[in-house]
Amino acid sequence: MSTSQVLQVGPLMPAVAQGLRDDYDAYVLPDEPAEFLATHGGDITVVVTSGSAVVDAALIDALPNLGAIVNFGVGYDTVDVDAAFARGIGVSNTPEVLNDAVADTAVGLLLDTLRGFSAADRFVRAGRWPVDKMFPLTREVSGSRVGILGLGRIGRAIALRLSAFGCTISYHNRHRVDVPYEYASSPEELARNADVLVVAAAGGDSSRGLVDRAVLDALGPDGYLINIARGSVVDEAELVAALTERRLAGAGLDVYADEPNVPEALFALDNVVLLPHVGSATTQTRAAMAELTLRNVASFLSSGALVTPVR
Ligand code: 8YV
Repeated sequence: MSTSQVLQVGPLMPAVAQGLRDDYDAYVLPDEPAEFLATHGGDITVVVTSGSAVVDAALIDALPNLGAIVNFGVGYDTVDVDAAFARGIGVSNTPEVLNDAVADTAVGLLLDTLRGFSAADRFVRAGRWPVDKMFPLTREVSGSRVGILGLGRIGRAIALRLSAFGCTISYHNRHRVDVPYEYASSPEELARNADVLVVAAAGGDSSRGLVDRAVLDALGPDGYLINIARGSVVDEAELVAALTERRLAGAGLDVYADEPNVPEALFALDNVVLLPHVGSATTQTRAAMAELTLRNVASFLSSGALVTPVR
């Protein structure tokens, strides 16, 4: 193995892994990393990773010359940014390029959850139409009240789309922003005045468990929860309990607390739509994310500056 400055941590989409191999002869961190880190830890200046791996303080400590952590994905909650920043290590992500795909997913998931399209598809395939005659009536999306938890780049793209459906949009953020939507001072207040709560907040310690029992109760038995952000933002055990006890009308989920493990209790519920974290998973968006990831690596190695640092 020749010496490289670039280390891949965890799986990456093939185009990114290939680019790192072709251009930098990048290493891939082995599952049992101790020997590799003892031998090559000092060579590494750039780590490239994604949400499906963890870059923690122990790994950062084992890389004394690390200068940048390049994350494929807008969410970087699996990177210990405090440990990185304490050492002056830059962290980049892939903002903007996935706004449209993730917002499209949120709206598709919302439509499916309220209108029951996936359940209706199962009804047809199971041969129940000729027997049961009618699929149960569902909840109208147009004109509904949607509360968005986290009105960042993706939250705004969701709001824009749902405005075209005649939905009344409100939001909660840590800070009020300059938008034509009603501000709610807490997640609970947001949920109390919404038919649908859409979670679009960044993951990590600051948002962990924000959607708790009180928020789910405020949403109530006629309310729906949509989550395209991170499973950690929602208390998943409370969500499962609310759904199985019918204290919530339904949920559309793209993200979970312990991916790829989904609580089995949800499999039996027809009022829940379950996606396997596909928010940004279009050919076009993933190509743009790959390009931006590789551009961050190239820029750091040639100039010491990241193209899209997280701060
Ligand atoms: C990706 C995501 O699936 O960007 C994010 O934060 O969650 C998704 O776009 C993920 O990052 C790939 O690991």
